[in-house]
Amino acid sequence: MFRNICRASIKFNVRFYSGELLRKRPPKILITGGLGQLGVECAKYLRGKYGQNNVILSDIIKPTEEIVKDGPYIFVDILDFKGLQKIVVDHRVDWLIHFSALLSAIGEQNVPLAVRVNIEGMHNVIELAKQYKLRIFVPSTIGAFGPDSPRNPTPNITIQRPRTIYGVSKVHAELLGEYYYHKFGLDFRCLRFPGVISSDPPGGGTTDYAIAIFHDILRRGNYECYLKPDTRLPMMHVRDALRALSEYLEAPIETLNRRVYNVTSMSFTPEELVEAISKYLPDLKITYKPDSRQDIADSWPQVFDDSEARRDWNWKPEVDLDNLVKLMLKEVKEKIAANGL
Ligand code: AKB
Repeated sequence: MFRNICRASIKFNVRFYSGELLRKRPPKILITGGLGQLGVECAKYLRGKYGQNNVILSDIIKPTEEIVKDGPYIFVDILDFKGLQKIVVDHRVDWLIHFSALLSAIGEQNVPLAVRVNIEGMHNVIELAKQYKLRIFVPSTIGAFGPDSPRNPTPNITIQRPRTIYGVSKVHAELLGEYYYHKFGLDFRCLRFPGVISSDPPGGGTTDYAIAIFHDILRRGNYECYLKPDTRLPMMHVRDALRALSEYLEAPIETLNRRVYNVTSMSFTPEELVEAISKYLPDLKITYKPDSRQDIADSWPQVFDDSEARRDWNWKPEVDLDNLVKLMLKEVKEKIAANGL
């Protein structure tokens, strides 16, 4: 009953629902933390759907010429609430995609900064979304689980006691978003992503070995892995991640039984990834030197259960391990050639 009232009030407040309406009058989307691992690709993907000028990329970092040419780019500091309000008003923003965050490994190196960016930043954007009735997407992660969670498989609802500040901040974001949904009817949407693999250089995560390996072997022919060869983690190519994000953002509210869903494409270990790459590069050399990131990986899910996303909004991954390797070899080669390295 209460859920129905909330759904009705959200329907009343939010301007865009069906695919038809979205095509007629596309949403104006603001992406925060736009120069992190997902932002640039996400802006490209959504601009393809909703039009170049309807997706605004933002960050506090000075962009390259290429990024500026791609579409609107503005300065946004998620710690500045008034600045955020001005941008939502000036650009008539409808949807907010909040990527700003320090990832797991880098967060452990600077906990106070992670608290500010990941927790205070979340307070600002969620209040903003409530005030202006925005649809808000916040990514969560396999890092929102910990050593007490079942690891194989990890269901959508289970024990969450993460041991990193990144994980703690993501559980906080999930709970706050669900609370604002129930209390205020905020259209909060959140996907728990596994390690996302893209050709952009790694950004301080624990799953980033699966990105760094491609950069290093294509430049030097060898890679020193900071995780043990048999460390199994859930993973997904960025193409699947962005499709999941976009399909979930468009999913009619009536179909959603949750605000927070697990999504994944596959699970593999470093030695399985090496085997898959060596089909194309038989001479690659890998050594293993586990560091503190091993403890983080050992507390995370090995296999992610995304059956609820499959059931409620038809989530289905498309990129398997062999395809991921082929895509990464091509995309990283192109990046290296473009940067003249
Ligand atoms: C990390 O390793 O910190 C991220 C994640 C799994 O959320 N890639």
